[in-house]
Amino acid sequence: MSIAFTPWPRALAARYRAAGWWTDLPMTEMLQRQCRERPHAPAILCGEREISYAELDRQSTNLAAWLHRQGLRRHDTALVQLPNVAEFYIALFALFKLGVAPVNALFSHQKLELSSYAKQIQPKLLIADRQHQLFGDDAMLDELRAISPELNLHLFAHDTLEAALQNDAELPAGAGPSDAAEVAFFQLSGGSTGTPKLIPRTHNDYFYSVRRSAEICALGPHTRFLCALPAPHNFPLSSPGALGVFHAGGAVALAPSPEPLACFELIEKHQVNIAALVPPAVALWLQAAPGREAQLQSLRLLQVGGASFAESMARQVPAVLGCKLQQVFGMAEGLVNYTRLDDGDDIVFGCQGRPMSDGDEVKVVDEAGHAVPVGTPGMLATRGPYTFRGYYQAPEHNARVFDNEGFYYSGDMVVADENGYLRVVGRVKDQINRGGEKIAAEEIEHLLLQHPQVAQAALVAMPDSMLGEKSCAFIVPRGDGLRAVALRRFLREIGVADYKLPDRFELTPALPLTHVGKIDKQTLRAQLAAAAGA
Ligand code: OOB
Repeated sequence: MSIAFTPWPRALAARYRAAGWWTDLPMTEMLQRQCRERPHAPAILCGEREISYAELDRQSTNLAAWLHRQGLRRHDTALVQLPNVAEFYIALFALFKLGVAPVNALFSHQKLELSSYAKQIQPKLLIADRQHQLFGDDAMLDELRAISPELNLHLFAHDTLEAALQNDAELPAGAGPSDAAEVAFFQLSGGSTGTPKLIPRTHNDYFYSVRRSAEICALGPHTRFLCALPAPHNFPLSSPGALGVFHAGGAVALAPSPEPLACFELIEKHQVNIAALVPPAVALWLQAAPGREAQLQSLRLLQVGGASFAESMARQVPAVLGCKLQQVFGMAEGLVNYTRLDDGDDIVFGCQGRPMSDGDEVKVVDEAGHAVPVGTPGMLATRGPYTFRGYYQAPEHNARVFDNEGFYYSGDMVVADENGYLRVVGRVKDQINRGGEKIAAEEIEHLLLQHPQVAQAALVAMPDSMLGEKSCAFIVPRGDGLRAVALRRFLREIGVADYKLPDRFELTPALPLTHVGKIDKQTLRAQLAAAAGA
């Protein structure tokens, strides 16, 4: 059975096809095309390895054939957790070739996140890394098997994965990608709810966003892209990201992290001309660049997105890093906005771009759902040829974040200008954006409330000069003697990713309430801002 997802209405789907946005081709097409046109050109630069398109194709076919022999079939699902290594893309194409839809967890994810994803998709396959702290032994594997009884296949990097890549084999007739209108994989939502939500992305919608992004960013065979953000994230994967580069026939150089000195070396070594970063990483690059300009000579374009980027810092990019800036405001759910390569300085430095596609429909609305005038802040709502129509198996949440026309409310407050350029000015969703890493307040509050000595918990953002925002947990304790260290240890033991651990705990006898009796987070944020200013 194919994987369930909320489809686009027929009339819109017909329009997306007629416009040429949906081509009914699976994403494996990009790899086949490059194998014909430039088989020996480098696709991936990883450590000392240079992997050509032909090699990417060969190894991904080998892996797909191996998985098929083990019984994996079209419409099965997989849980994948790999760091920034070539195997991430090889596995992704292998799964596309088989029609198996993966959730690609971030390497920073821990037991809680992986368990939640496994619960939702019931994977038959796990691909993970023995060097990840969770997979040093088989305890986590056993735990995942208990969650997903059909999980009877696993491959570990630095172990069994490499062997499966190297044994030459062919895919049997009948095996092949899922239909382009079906789910290709699941993207991860930044989230604002108790459990991390999954976003089904089809070949048709995702491939279109990749092609259009590559066009806007003028990618081609000359492109050398530095992937220094976590490879599965929507930004470095598709905006235009690694898939945009493969579509265009360029090469992706992998960095383990955005740490500037290592990245500068890679830029020089591989003559990188485009890189994508979140704002805190840009701050580090700006600090490290003076005196190292020679290493950065090849860099033409720096894309910045994922969190709000101060105009004062944006203005430093060309002068200090010697390249053009592009602002990117996107979301794993779909809509991606770009400043264009030929936009003037005021646009590039002063806003977060405009939608990439003529098919993107954007509304900026007030609380009542009425459109606000140009220049006025409002909530962003959108639908289009690559914006999803529903989270996976989450009807109640979907009813809250979509209106009856199928517009998705991203939870961002934006101001649009007369040309459709957007400025992100705030957020209505209950989320903390910690330098691009998203934390759903409710998820952490629910975990804290499991502690016997926590009576009430509220997680709010506090301003931070480096990350933009950090998280502060206000706790009303039950009884005496509760300490922040105990709460932090408690969360660690549950197995929540480190970036979600509150940066600060404030124990307080009571929380302020709104007139309807909800916790008044605005007052809590104001308290933190006042304390920071004092
Ligand atoms: C990207 O995707 P997600 O899913 O991790 O996060 C989406 C949210 C947006 O709704 C917005 O709240 C925030 O991240 N955001 C920005 C921003 N870009 C994203 N806030 C202010 N300024 C920006 N430039 O973060 C993402 C996906 C594709 C491309 C780029 C970023």
